[in-house]
Order: sequence, then C-alpha cells, then structure tokens
Amino acid sequence: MSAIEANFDGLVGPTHNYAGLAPGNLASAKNQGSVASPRAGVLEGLAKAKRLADAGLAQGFLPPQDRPFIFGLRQLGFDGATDGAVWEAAYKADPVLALNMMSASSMWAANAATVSPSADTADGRLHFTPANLLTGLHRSIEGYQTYRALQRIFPAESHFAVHSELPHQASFADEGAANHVRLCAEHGGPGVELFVYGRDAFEDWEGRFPARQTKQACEAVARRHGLDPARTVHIRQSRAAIDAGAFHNDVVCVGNGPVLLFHELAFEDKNAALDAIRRAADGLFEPVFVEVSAAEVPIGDAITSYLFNSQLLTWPGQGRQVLLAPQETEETESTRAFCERMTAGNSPIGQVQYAGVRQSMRNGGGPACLRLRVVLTEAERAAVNTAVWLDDALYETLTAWATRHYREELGPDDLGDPALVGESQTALDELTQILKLGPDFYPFQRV
Ligand code: SUG
Repeated sequence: MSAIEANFDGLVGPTHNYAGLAPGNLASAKNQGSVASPRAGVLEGLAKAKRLADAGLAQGFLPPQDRPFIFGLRQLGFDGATDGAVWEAAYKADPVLALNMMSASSMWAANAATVSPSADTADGRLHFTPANLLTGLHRSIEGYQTYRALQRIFPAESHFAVHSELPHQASFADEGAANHVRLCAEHGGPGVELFVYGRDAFEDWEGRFPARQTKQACEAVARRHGLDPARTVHIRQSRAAIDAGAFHNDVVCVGNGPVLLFHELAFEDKNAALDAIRRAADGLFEPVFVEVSAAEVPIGDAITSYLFNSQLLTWPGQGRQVLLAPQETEETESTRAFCERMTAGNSPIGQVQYAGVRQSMRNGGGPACLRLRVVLTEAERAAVNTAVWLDDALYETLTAWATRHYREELGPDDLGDPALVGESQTALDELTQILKLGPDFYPFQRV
C-alpha cells in the first residue's frame, strides 16, 4: 500500500516562557528566568513547517493547549470571579505551582503520542496513544487535551484508533514518539517499531536525572496498537546518555525508512540492540545503521548541538535522505564537521539543512521535538480534518493570527499578569475556528 509520512507540528503557544521546569533537560535549566519571545517562537515554527510544505511534504499542525490551565487551577481549589482572578490568586499563593500550569510545552509534538501506522497493526487502523508525560508536573496535564486534539484531527474510527493515555502511575511513565522509531523499506510497507525505555518499572532507579520512559509503558503501547511482537523491538537507552542530558531517545537517535542515525552511547547494549533490529527486519528490509562515534562527536556536543534531534526526511526530488538540523548543529564544531563528512561520503544521508528554532531550543526542543510523524495511506489522508493542513493560505492566516495575538516578550516579571489569561484565550478561541476544532475544544470554551 502506498503511503506518505506527514509531519504534524505543535504550534508554539502564546505563553511560551522559560521557567526551568523540565527534569533532566539541561537547556531548560540553563535558561530558567530568561526572557522568551512567544511571537518569535511561533513564527520560527511556522517557517520550519512551511519549508517542508514548500518541498511538497505533507505538513499539518496540532493546536497549542490552553495555558494558564485555569481548569486545573480551579480543580486545585483556586477561585475567582474571572479566569484572570484565578490566575492572580494562584500565582500569588504558589508561583512555582502556577508556572507549571503556564508552560507552552505542548509545542513538543514528538511527546504528544506514540503513533503506529496501519501497515503495522493487527486491525489495519492507524493507532495513537497520547503520552501521559507524568514525570514533569507541567507536562502531566497535556494528555487528555492531546486525546481531544487527535480525535478532532483524526475523527474517522474506521481508519483511526485514538486510545486514552496509559494510567497515571510512575510504572507507566510514557513520553510518546520521542522514544519510538519506525524503520521500514518504504512508509506504506510493514515496518519495525523500536521502543526505547530508560528504566524497568520494577527496578530501583538511581540516576543523576529521571528516566522518563518505562519498559512497561512501551510494552503496553505495543500491545494496545496490536503490533506483531516479531517486528517490535524494545531497547534500553543507556544510562550514560540519560546522565549526560538525553532525556528522550530522540536526543541521541533518529530514523527514517531503513536508516537509523544514532550516537555510539545511545543504547545500553548497542550490539544486542542492532542484532534485535536486524532480526525484526528480516525478510522486510536491510537496516542501514549510521553510527556517530563519541570520538567524533562527544556526547556533550550531541546534546548541546541537538544533531540527532533533527528531522530525517525522504525529500521529494532528492536521491538521498535530508537531515533538517537545528542551527546549533552548524554552530558546534564537531557536529558541523560530522555533517560535512557524512554528506561528502556515500552515506544514505546526502544533505543537511539547518533550521532556526532557537526559542524552542532554549527549552530543549529541536526540529524533531516539534513534530509528530504520522504515516497515512491515501484513504487515511483524505479522512484527516482538512483545516489543519499547511498551505500558503493557512501560513498567511496563522502568521497574521500570531502577529496579532502573541507578545513580543515574556519575561519572569510578566508571568503573573492576569491579562495574559484573556489574551491567550482570545487567541486560542480564534484558532479553533481557523483549524475547525469545534466551539467546545478547550476547557475554557465549555464553561
Ligand atoms: O519535556 N521542555 C521539554 C522539551 C521536550 C523535547 N522533546 C523531545 N525531545 N522530543 C521537556 O523537557 C521545558 C519547559 C519549561 O521549563 O518551561 C520543557 O518542558
């Protein structure tokens, strides 16, 4: 069956800021307290998405979530005559708790869900499991709204199965597609799905940083999606990578088609992992491994440059694959040199392009974090909510919308401002009309 890979990017939300909330994420900690530009952030994301759409790739969007999350604050007992007053009361009583309800973290769509294309699933439907993201408080509030978004964008149950999140228990900690890679001969054919976990739920974890994904979560997602165990591989991420700041596998590994680009230290037992992938791919395709040695790119450089948090793409009109990397990869000597050497040789990756997504990068989100990949057959593509597909008209509309509603700057002194609540809700209310998500999409629209 022929199919395409579509990228659904998380739109950067109007409250994008640097509150340093993310455990094990060095960029988030480093930039805590600096001044963000929500407007620059959303425009950078739109420009990246447009580059793919202009090249002829299928590009859609996932909407931002409503922040501050007034519904959640009311659940926690904060009260007020208006939503702005609720925010003011919460921010005054417990600013750290309040800031956890303010993050624009749903922009990192690679953490929205794990996606299994219909070619891999027992019932022949495309399966989604929204991630419960329960390691960080600020992200643990995303899952239900992600579920609603996926339902509105992929509504036809004959084609799409949108599951609920895994149970909110630490044993099932799940961060979605950031810890999942699909390899295949071509997108529409059957694939091998790799799930990468940081810890077994039933062992003690003592690390410098938390391991955000459990083996049990990976196994549960694979079971729900009806994947063939013979074509599914569960791999342990290396402790060294987590300790160095690789809080998701996609900070040290990316794949596309049969190609897996990974850092030497990505997996706890590399040889066993590669053997398991070869066995799972047997009879379907020959995996192509592109390993980056620690001698050429030290793990620290891999993490600050985000070389692996790139989009690896089958680019229309290009014989070899294209890596869309963050600018920081070009600015880091070892990774720039690696990219030059790789593309000059006979690697399956023939070109590296650079994208500026600095606003997101300062919170630890590169090009690959900003997108959720969804392989769609022609019939499935036709069943997607058409309003979310990026074309020139939607690009113009969203650019004008963001420029109208988003603040140029958002710094620590601005975050308590109750006016932000109304500004954010007005912007998102308008967005639900643009993306045809329905008048009751956000909790603030349902009261
Ligand atoms: O979960 N940052 C995100 C970045 C997610 C990147 N995603 C992938 N690697 N796929 C995180 O650590 C920072 C938010 C803050 O501090 O306000 C944050 O949540």
